[in-house]
Amino acid sequence: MLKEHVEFLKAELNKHNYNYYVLDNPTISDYEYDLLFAELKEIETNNPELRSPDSPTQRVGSISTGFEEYKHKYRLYSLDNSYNSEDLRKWYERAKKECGKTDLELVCELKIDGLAIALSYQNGYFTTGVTRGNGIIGENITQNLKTVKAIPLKLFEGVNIDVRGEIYMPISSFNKLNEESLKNNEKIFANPRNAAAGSLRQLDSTITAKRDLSMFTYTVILPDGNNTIKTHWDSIQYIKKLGFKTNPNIRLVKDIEGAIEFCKEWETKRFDLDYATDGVVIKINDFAAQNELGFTARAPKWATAFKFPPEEISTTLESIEIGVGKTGAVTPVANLTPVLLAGSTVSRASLHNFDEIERLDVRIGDSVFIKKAAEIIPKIVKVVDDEQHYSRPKYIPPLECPICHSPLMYREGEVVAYCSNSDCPAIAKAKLEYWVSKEAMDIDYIGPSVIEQLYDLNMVKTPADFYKLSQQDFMQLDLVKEKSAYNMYNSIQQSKTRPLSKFITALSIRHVGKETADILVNELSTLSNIKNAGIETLSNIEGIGEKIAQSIYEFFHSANGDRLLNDLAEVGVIPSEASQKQSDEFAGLTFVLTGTLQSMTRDEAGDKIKARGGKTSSSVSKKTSYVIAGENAGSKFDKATTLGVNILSEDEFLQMLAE
Ligand code: 3B8
Repeated sequence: MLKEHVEFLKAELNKHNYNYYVLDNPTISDYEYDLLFAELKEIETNNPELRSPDSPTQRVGSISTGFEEYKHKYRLYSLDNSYNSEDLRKWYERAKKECGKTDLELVCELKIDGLAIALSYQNGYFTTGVTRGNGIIGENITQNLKTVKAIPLKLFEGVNIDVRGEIYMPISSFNKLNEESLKNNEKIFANPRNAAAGSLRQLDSTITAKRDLSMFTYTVILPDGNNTIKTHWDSIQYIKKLGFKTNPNIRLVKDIEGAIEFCKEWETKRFDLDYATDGVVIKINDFAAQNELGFTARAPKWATAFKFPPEEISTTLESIEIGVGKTGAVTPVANLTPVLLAGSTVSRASLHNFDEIERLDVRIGDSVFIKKAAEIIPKIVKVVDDEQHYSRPKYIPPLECPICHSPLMYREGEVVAYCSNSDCPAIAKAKLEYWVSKEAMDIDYIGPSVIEQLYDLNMVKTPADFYKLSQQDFMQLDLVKEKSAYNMYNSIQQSKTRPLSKFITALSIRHVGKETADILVNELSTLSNIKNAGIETLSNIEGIGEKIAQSIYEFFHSANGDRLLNDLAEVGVIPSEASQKQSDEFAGLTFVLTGTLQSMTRDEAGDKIKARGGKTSSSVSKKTSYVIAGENAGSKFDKATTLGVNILSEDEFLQMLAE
């Protein structure tokens, strides 16, 4: 009796879930849903034996200690890219030729900019969900995926089946999440894709449950013995029937011209959607033809991803703000009327230096076109050449530092302006901000606004001061309560033993960034060796020129440098000198990383290379052994092609690491 009632409640709730999250067509109110849910939950609490894996109460999440690696049953391939109609026609002609057909139907679907995952079902029940990882091995994130309401826990038919799809966060939910985070002084995500990734990577899936994630399913691996479904189009209708959410913007076309039309249409229509798409996936419809064509080492030959051109949009330049960096470099930043660009709201753009402003002849109030380059911060690409432009006054660069009002100076041969005051508070704050950054000491919870307050309250003037603060000290700051004060205190204390190369990076020595710091530590191993190295020794190191050597030497032999190092040692900042190197596999090889990697960040990839005794460099030359090209690889990729340097895809690089 009770069992039947539980079955009824489950079926009812699952149906409403499906109506709401898959069909986007709710048929009862949230309140009614909550009542049914509470009733089921109470029965299950009192009768645990009635709890089953397809119960909607299983979607609330729990805490796990880590994600297990999981070898995919079927490899997840990547897609080759096409950038224009010509690429598409070439791909199509070749495919027709290779399978000896004169015409081939195609299916066009939007390419969702999310995270690829694989789901397994047994007897209709959801069993396992795995991230793409490197396509061969991913991470088992079943617990987190159960909280995603668009993923059915039980299918409408009791089949054994595997599907793939893309997890994404709607743009509106992404904006709401960031607004909330901003209020609570928490981490802001750069775009919906990162927000989705961050949400799925939670060890506490009750957090994932609170994030609005959804999924479009786009591939099914059909059960053995299936011989009724012979096309991709029909397979999509089939998974829809099983209860999966599929993207409605899909079209069956006769030939490549039809596909080109679909791409053109969505190039602008995509901005009306509440999710990010970065292109169109075009697939050959007929499974027999797909099998005929097969795969290359990394991608199917029967599909291609048409990438939308980088987005440009016009807005108004409201003002030009002057920032002062840790080297004293003074950089103009454009404040813009906020506009939505490539999935996030943009209100600032980089202007690089005053020469750039002169070159663009950009004036306050102008209409400008902005574009997202490889970086997150977009740039102004051109000024709208209208009549008003000429009626506005030309921009005149300032003569003094906006913060301390010391005169600006220019170094010979450089276009960058510098503040001439080495005690400028803006420089000190920028150095502190750099100290806590990911690239340097990697201290979480301490952002620019916290540093601003700590500095202005005379609590922190140099990096060593961070380590003297107690949890109580942080509670004097605006909006900082006990928990975040503890987090701040704790993350500072934990940074005391960062690897030496991060410590050297954090010192803000002129001309010494992460890359040079790595080289120094690789060659000289210890802080005292680096401190005591003469100019001759330093400039003999490959990758360190005379100018850099001079700057390093000067830092370690200056009163300021000396004081900084002593103060840091005194408060217990003792960088770890243990070598990162674990093997010599990559000895003598230099790698350049470019573009976005899917399975790790570029820094992580660099660490893996160094652990194997290899080197990384930021620029491509004839001496480069390999260029590892992620997505949206740009000029470095082109240069590698010109110089004939080996280019590795991410998959090939992963294979190299695995070998
Ligand atoms: C084969 C088919 C990879 C993909 C694919 O919306 C393959 O189909 C793939 F090896 O990555 N992001 C889609 C999307 C991605 C892929 C796909 N279809 N709609 C996407």
